[in-house]
Amino acid sequence: QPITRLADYRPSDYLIDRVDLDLRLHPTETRVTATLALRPNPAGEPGAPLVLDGDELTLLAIALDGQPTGPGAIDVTPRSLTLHQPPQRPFVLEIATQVNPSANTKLMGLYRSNGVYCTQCEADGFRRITYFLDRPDVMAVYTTRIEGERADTPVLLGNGNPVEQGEVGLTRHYAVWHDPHPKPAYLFALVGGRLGRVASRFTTMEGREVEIAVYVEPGKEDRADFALDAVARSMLWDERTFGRAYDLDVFNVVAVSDFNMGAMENKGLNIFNDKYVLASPDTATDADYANIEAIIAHEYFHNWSGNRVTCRDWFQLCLKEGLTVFRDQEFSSDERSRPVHRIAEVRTLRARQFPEDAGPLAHPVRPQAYREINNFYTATVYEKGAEIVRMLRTLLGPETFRRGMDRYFATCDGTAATVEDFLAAFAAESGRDLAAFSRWYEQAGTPTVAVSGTYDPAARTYTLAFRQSLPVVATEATAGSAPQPLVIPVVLGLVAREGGPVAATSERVRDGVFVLETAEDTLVFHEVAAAPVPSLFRGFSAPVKVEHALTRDERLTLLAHDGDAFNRWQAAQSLAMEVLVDRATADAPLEAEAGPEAAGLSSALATFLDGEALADPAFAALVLTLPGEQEVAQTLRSEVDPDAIWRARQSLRMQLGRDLGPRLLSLREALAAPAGAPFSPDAASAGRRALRNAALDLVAAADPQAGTALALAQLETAATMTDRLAALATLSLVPGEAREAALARFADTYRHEPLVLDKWFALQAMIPEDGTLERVRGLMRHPAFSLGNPNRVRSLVASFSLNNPTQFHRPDGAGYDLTAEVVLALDGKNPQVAARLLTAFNTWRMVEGGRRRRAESALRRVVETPGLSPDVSDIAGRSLA
Ligand code: B3K
Ligand code: ZN
Repeated sequence: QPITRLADYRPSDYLIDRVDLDLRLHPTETRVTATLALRPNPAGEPGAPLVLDGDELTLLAIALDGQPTGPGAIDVTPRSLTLHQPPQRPFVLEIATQVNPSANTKLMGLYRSNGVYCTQCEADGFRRITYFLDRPDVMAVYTTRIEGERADTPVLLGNGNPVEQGEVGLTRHYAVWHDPHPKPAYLFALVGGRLGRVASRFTTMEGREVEIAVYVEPGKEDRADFALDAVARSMLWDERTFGRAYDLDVFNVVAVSDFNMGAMENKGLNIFNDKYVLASPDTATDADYANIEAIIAHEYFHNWSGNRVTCRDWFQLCLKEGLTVFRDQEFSSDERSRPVHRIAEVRTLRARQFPEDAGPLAHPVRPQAYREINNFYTATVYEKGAEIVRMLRTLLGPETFRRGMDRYFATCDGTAATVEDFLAAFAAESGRDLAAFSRWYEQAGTPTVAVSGTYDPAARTYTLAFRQSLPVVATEATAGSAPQPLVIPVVLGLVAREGGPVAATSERVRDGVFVLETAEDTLVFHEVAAAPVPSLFRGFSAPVKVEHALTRDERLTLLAHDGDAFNRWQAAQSLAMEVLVDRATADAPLEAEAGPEAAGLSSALATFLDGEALADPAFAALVLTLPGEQEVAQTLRSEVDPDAIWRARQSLRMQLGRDLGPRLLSLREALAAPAGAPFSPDAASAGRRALRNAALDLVAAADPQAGTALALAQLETAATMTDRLAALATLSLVPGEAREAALARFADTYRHEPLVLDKWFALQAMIPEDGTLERVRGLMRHPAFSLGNPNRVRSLVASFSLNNPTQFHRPDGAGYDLTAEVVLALDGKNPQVAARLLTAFNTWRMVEGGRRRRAESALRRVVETPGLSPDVSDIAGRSLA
């Protein structure tokens, strides 16, 4: 696979203005006729050959301006169609191809999922449907005629608005859809199948009547209402928050059960992994409801950030993804609890993006080169990309930021834009030079900011000294050059030791923000009456690691008194992290004596719980949750022993459970939903369930017997999947009869519910015990498991490889071997999912020597296997580089 480089970007030599598609759906022989209205691009090279992309295509016929092409005029392979001397005026190419949707196990292009025809074209799947200029800067107006058997495909959906439908002979019918908005091919979609439907209407602020519909497997319509409501809430929010209205007469969402990612923002026809649509109290957890809401919003918001303004090339992926993640995060914060959501975002960033940025797959938010673009739909592009937009808002202030967004949408509407276009809108609106800020897009690696504070009682000043440092990450664009300082917004405040804010001034802090833009800087506060405790990076104002040597008492002050909820949570996390790092480094046994640090944490948490657990249970649940194993590993950085980390975390959980036990039990009582209370997935109800279950987890850690009894009782009476699954998770950590019986019963109850069995697979794959590997192998033979379904692979195998550190990193290397084996078995079927699974090896260089050697040899076995997909060979190659 050749390398594609940003520096080599050239406009297309030809443009396509209109596309007329005619698709005759057939399980194995679907015929596609594309009529393309082409013209030379004034910005391209005159007289250049026209090279259309293809992938596994069979050409049936071709005509140029209605005439057959002459001998030697074209060259065709399954991967390309070249017209050597295209007319240098507008012309029409008519191309007929044939594809086999049933054989399409890559789930890219046109495929079938449970008998339903559907498509996935981003990033480069449209070329698997017809020969095309499959690049996002070629934008066309599409009219699509879809024809199929009425019995198999009563529902026929396309992009845009429905314009016509009718009968074809006795058994077939057709529908014509027209999308007036020019779009790149990756936003093309169609669906044909037997589907149930729920629908409602939304009137936009511009007065447009929109019909919103969600299509699901027949019989599951009642599980689509929450998603349908989330669409309407998203539409309203985008109007109110960003002034963005919807622009078609229909908005359709279709749930399919085989999908490589979460969902896809095709114009007017979003296609979803059914996991992110279907919800009922009996089958979906609170986390599922929150994810559905967020992903529905995300795909809908793409209609402006992605579709109306799309990307010039795939290097600009963060332009739509980072921005749209930022938008969906804001939506969820407004619909739910802002601090609680912010903590969830940061946990994801630290668990997924920080390790990526610290490992062999590190890349800038805007990469400069790729072999396989589908491997760049990463936490860095999405989550760090969103953090950059958030920092921009912090730097400019909310009003200027909103004006910049308006300008961006106004100036770039209908175009394929770049990161430069995006920043230019904010530079113009704010009058600021954003050149230094733009380094966030170019430099990979997580910056570290070291801070120290000094109080001078005589001068009544408090001085903070900042030093930023960036890891050197060799990438194409930065190779050989030292990293340049970043523009880092530090939202901060001073807290008095006895609580309450300190009203000190510094000319360099505006609206609570200090901007660190050089390698080192100092900030002086005046008129400070007593030594304060600094609260830095409030709300996690920049995606950095902070090295700030606060004392335990100072952290306890922040936990108790900081006005910023995020930093209160962070104080508890930091206290816990110190204990975890100490214990993991000393490789302390499980029953080691608790030191004063741990005791201090327990008593602070006790005070915290007594004071306010009932006032904000969701927040309290987060405060009670210790940093994850991956996060501890990131803090240790090298020669990591995952077993020592697990023991450290386990022993601290045991201690907190012992110290807080009676409180946790009475909280569980106080928070119990009254019998027969109606279910609500809202944030407040979810928060009460979260705290009850966090309490259960700690109680069970300290006293497995008592925990098992509580969990069994909860499993018996639970009215929600959240509570049932939490109980099962607790039971899953205690080896024995009770666990196996509960697991078997759960599987039997939900034997017809694949999405619930996914939770059951995942839970077992994450058991931190030696026997888990064999259990996973056994479950791979379970009738409900299939390598062909991405959700099954993710819940069973990826849960093991990515979310069970002790077992993936087994000292004997068997966890690596299993992962490599599944990657290879899957690669021939579905390279995208295989490549994603292989990213589990991202942390291989951090682990101690024995494991490291075994991980490396498993990776080598993968890379040396002949016939690898570009997807897997790219990840394997970069992981070893
Ligand atoms: N844009 C899609 C992801 C496409 C995946 C390509 N392999 C989903 C999203 O981010 O909204
Ligand atoms: Zn997206």
